[in-house]
Amino acid sequence: MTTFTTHAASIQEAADYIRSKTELQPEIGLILGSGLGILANLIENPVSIPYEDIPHFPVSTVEGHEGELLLGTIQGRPVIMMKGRFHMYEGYGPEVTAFPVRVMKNLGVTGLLVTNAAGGVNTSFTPGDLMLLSDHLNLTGKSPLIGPNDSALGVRFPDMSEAYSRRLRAAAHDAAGKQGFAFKEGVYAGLLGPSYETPAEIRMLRTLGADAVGMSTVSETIVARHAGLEVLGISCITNMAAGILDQPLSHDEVMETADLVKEKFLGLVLAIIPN
Ligand code: 6GU
Repeated sequence: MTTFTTHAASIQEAADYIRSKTELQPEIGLILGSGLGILANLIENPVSIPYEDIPHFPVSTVEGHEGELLLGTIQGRPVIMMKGRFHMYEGYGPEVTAFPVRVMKNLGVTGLLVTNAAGGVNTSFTPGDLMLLSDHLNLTGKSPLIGPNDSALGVRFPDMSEAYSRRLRAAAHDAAGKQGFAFKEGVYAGLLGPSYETPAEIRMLRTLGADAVGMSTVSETIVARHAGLEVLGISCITNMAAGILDQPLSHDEVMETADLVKEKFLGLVLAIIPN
């Protein structure tokens, strides 16, 4: 397994490389989850930078995930978008999966929109629902902040009492309402994967207060909060979690549902970005 260095000098080199490719100074970062790459179509005049070209960047390996950074504007706002993200189940440490967030911060980003495909744990959810993350459960057993703290990046013990911005959630609900649509809102449990959970694990997660479950996002959000970024999280509920419906889970189903909600998703992101 290749090792990656994620310290300040690596962040700087990655950010400098990106700066050498475009003069655009992004304010908003977006991370696209499985099947949600369609959001990349929203960017006007995108500059594409393959992950493999960026110093210290890992390279994503999973089917349905692409590996490029896109910089451009959405609704006139300068954005940087990760099309394809890194997961701990690929073998990366949490600090590697969240490295791009630190690069975004270095480039000037102040707000981060994280999206993911997730399984519905809350039985009132339906596949195709979009859920704003009110909070998360980091059940990966790890933190991207383990190790010496670089105080230039953030404090040793970052506050997580408002991991997902109340202000941005209110703005997102508002934008949805204007489009005659309602977001669900709930707690996202982030697990290692890559196997989906057992029905017993899903009952446990429900008892613990989870509404949705997935294999990403938590390490990115922790690093974003460490860096002082405001975070908005949206889960696309692509399927019900194990044991709820009498049917097996598959990545194909995840991709199919994500594809079905793409128009709704695009409209909402367009409406949210100006905020
Ligand atoms: Cl049910 N579990 C996990 N861990 N990730 C998912 C999922 C379930 N559905 C989509 N992604």
